[in-house]
Amino acid sequence: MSRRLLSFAVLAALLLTVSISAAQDAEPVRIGIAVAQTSNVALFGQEQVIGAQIASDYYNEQGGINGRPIELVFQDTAGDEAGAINAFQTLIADNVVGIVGPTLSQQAFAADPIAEQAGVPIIAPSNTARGIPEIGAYIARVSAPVAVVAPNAVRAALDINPDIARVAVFYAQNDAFATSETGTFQETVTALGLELLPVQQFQTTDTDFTTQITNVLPQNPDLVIVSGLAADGGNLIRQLRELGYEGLIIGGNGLNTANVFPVCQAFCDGVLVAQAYSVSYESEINTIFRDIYTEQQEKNPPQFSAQAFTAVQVFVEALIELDNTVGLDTLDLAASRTQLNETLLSLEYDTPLGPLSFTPDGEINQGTFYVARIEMNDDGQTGQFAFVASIETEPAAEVEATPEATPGS
Ligand code: 1QQ
Repeated sequence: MSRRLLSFAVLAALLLTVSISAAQDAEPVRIGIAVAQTSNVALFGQEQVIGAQIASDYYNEQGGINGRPIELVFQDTAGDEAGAINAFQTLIADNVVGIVGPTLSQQAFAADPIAEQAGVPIIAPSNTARGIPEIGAYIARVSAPVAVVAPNAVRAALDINPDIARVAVFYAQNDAFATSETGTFQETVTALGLELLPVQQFQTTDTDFTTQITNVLPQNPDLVIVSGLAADGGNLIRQLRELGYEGLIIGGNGLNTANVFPVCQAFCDGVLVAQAYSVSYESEINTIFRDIYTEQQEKNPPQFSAQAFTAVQVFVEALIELDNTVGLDTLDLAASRTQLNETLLSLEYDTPLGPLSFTPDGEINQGTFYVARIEMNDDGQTGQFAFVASIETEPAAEVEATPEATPGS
């Protein structure tokens, strides 16, 4: 190398180092992650931590918020309302611009009002009960509500067995999500003209479901639908099979994790679960997310990781937009929280879940849902969600614009 070329190369390297360290020196933008890292609810929360971390690493590599790094501040909510309230209070006092969390709707109804009061934007990564965005102006979700996701599983079950006539429904009556989801399942069953057998209730802390199962098995259900969380739901499914039930089973969103596989083991096989994410969805951002996840974890990314990634992505893209239009530097913390909330509700996003936007209320607009069937491996411990159906939902405006598509016209 000539001397001139060499000094040019040295200068270039120096400039690069200076600009990288400038970005590293820039004050980070803090985003709170309040999910369950302990308790049974960590069966979901662990997947959320991974998804959020992948998003922050990825977007920091892309330059963060116009050169300012993203810093995730993790606060364990554990599995109950008090844990979520504590985590939210700690993060709000710790100067985060917004919070991704909590894990359960049951926790969201208790903790979200605190963020609302403080004017801190919340993106719910996995709160699917009816009424979450309505908690307040600062509450949005990237987790599609049970009302639009759950009915797809019932239709998929009927595709597999058109002779289904009698349906048994079990739900955890101490959990807001499970109570909301069973309402949707029961309405769907009735609307499809199927017979709803007497509804069976349990608690998310229960481990023995013999009473409820023996109440309903003599009535010969052809389909059983379970709305609970992962440990209770998994045990219920195992006991249903042990007590002789052979028909189809639908698990709700609480069964939407490979972490139930060690609970129901070989008996998880065949359970149908509706999904708001598909690993096979073809897009640039899903390919990026899937490749990073698969390389790190050596398995396919689950819905809860994809939703947590998406929640961080929404904050990042909205922060960049706010910085470009107003300038984050010109805003104090309270103003940046308020304007971040307004900005995030106004944008459209291309995410691993597909294209999405929000209603003014903070409800998610998402176009495509899926149904998967659990396929267990011979070891009885590991398995996968095999996709059996994908369902496009049309935006209301498009349905109105094509009257010729209306049945009977
Ligand atoms: C909710 C849910 C849970 C199953 C998330 C883990 O959907 O609480 O709303």
